[in-house]
Amino acid sequence: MARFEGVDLYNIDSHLSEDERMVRDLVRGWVDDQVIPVIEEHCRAGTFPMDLVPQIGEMGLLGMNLHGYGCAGMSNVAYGLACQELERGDSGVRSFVSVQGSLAMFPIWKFGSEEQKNKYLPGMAAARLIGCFGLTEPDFGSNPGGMITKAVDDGSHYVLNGAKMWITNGSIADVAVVWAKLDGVIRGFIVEKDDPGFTAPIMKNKHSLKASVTSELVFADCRIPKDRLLPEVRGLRGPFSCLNNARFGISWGALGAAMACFQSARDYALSRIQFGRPIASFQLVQNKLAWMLREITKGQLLALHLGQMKDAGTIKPEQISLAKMNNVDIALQIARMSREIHGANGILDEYPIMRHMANLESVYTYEGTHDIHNLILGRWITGISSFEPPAEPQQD
Ligand code: TGC
Ligand code: FAD
Repeated sequence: MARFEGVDLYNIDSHLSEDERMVRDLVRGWVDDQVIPVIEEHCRAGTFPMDLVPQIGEMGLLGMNLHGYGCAGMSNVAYGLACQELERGDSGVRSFVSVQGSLAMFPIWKFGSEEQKNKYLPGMAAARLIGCFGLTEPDFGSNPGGMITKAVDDGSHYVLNGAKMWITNGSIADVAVVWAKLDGVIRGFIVEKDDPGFTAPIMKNKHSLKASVTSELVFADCRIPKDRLLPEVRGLRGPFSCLNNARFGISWGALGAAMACFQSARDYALSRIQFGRPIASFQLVQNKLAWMLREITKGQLLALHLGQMKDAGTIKPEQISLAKMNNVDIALQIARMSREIHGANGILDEYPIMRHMANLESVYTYEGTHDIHNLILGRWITGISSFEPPAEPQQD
């Protein structure tokens, strides 16, 4: 199989440090050698490639932009580049790394006690412990503030009741970071897989992210020791801070899926002969390829600048929303355009296109839907929140 050489019209490489290029190249080679040869089989079977997990840990990709506790302490740009390469393989592999690092390790690292950090983070960085993040509920997706999962203090333990849905890594997780209301305030709890009253049934029959584990988390009088409460955060600020990190990774990851579709379209167009010529010679096909390259390049500049702002500590949630929304949107459009260039062959799993396209439908929806990010930007532009009910008219 031909090695992936990158898409870099604007010489983005020259803005990367040696360490960042090294991480990118390491993950790039690993995806070519270990992920791409097996991923279609996993997708067909609806299985996650668990045997790759130790290798992901060995490469230092889990919690890689966190410092201490066995984490690699790399830059956010390096994390973004790793997400890009992983998602060039499959969104499910990038999802695994996003959830572990940004959604399960980050809240323990940021809001946990010293004991919690020492207990969980080194094992999670080394892939000995797998984590998941439970925010979404069956009736509360875009509006997690309405969640009904609750915790009650019974003196020696917290007792959790409720259910989470659509949880990546849920059934394979050793540790779940779960958001629930305690005395009406959203708090973070660490639930371990063997805690009494906790189950994580797998969700089946997905047409998207088939090579990823998606689960329910069910709490039926689930009793956890009191030292499993994350002490340092209250309210939605907790889960949303984690989402900032994961959405950041997605804005890079989606470009990887787009690059895979672009590369496949270019190669196919050069080799497919119609009317006695390669279809790459037709202006309409070149127009599509040029559009793909244009949008990937704009997305790369957006992601790089976002990463540099995150490394400088100046990043704002609205900037992340714009990048997540834009880069997933263009990746999905590029996947559809690439399928068109492949003609009927584009529907076969000999090519990665339909797998990326179907995956991107989930990516468009999770971590805040496309429209929720539009509305976050709308709130920033106008100062008016569309999420709050309008104020009652004043009585004279
Ligand atoms: P709102 O009033 O805006 O905020 C409530 C409190 O949170 C603070 N806050 C943030 N803090 C840090 N970072 C952010 N991005 C923040 N956004 C808001 C805010 O300052 C406030 O703090 P405080 O202290 O004043 O209370 O909250 P709202 O209820 O109006 O929510 C607005 C909305 C719709 C934007 C929000 O609910 C939202 O983002 N909804 C989308 C939900 C979502 O993204 N769910 C993702 C679930 S996880 C997932 O999908 C994983 S997929 C994993 C994979 O496989 O890769
Ligand atoms: P809804 O919130 O019901 O939205 C349905 C539609 O209504 C959308 O188009 C939405 O944009 C629109 N809408 C909603 N509110 C508004 C509004 N105010 N204005 C305009 N339009 C609106 N969650 C986790 O907690 N952890 C995970 O690990 C996780 N992994 C996931 C993995 C997969 C494969 C998928 C598909 C989802 C995952 N999720 C996870 C859940 C994901 O975050 C939610 O699906 C997402 O937040 C949207 O919620 P919903 O599906 O309930 O849609």
